[in-house]
Amino acid sequence: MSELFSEFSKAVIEGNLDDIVGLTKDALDRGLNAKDILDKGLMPGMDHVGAEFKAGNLFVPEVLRSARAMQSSMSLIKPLLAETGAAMTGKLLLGTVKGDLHDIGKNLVGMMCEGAGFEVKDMGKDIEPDVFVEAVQEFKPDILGMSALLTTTMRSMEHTIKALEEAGVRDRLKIMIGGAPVTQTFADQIGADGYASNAASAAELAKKLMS
Ligand code: B1M
Repeated sequence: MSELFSEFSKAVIEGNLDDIVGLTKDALDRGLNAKDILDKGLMPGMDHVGAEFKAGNLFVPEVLRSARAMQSSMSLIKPLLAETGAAMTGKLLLGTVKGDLHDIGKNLVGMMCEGAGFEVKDMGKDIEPDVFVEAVQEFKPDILGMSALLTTTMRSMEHTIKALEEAGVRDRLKIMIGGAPVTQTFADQIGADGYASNAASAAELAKKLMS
């Protein structure tokens, strides 16, 4: 059995879309538990990809390929996870802040967090503080993740945190931020709960913020 889970991990690491879809269908037909496929096959594979990316041994296109492979398997097992009521790691609401159209890094963060077992709602880019607030009230995430790539849009993270405070929902969730110009010092200044410098660290941080 552990060999089968290793095949899932391998297909994620190699970003092998064809293999992973066949593997998932076969495993489900044979009655394998969807949560086991996620926990013992897909997530360890994505953990490995994250570690290699962090170490500089893998690059963005390879990580994207792995994330796509993981997502195609996830799309088959997700309905079953929901049916069995299997708990995800947590709920993450994600978006690039107002005025900022850069979303490649943010998308990568979302994929890595999905790989870490989070239910991710990606709001896209150029998201106004008030729109973040509405989404927080509706989706009720455990974590709000904000991305900014411009020095001119970083401040919108602070405005969003203020808007969450004014709406009385700031204390209901953790806030994680990132993007090239963002630093830990900036995160501390604006009252975010955490900062991550890359997508793999973001997934690790998100798990830490849940505990
Ligand atoms: Co823009 N751009 N851009 N751009 N662009 C930068 C960011 C810039 C550094 C280029 C430069 O001048 N050298 C510069 C910013 C300067 C500054 O403010 N410090 C810049 C500029 C000036 C601009 C425009 C103003 C240019 C113009 O029009 N005059 C304009 C602004 C548009 C706007 O947003 N309003 C603009 C436009 C664009 C494009 C639309 C053409 C395109 C974006 C396409 C897209 O995203 N769909 C673009 C691109 C591609 C870039 C560069 C070349 C690449 C960014 C990228 O995708 N990197 C960038 C220069 C560079 O970085 N070399 C540049 C790859 C990505 C995987 O990395 O986004 O850093 P990154 O994400 C990382 C981490 O930062 C972190 O994890 C990710 C993965 O490891 N991370 C998080 C990101 N978000 C996170 C959230 C987290 C945690 C970690 O928690 C929630």
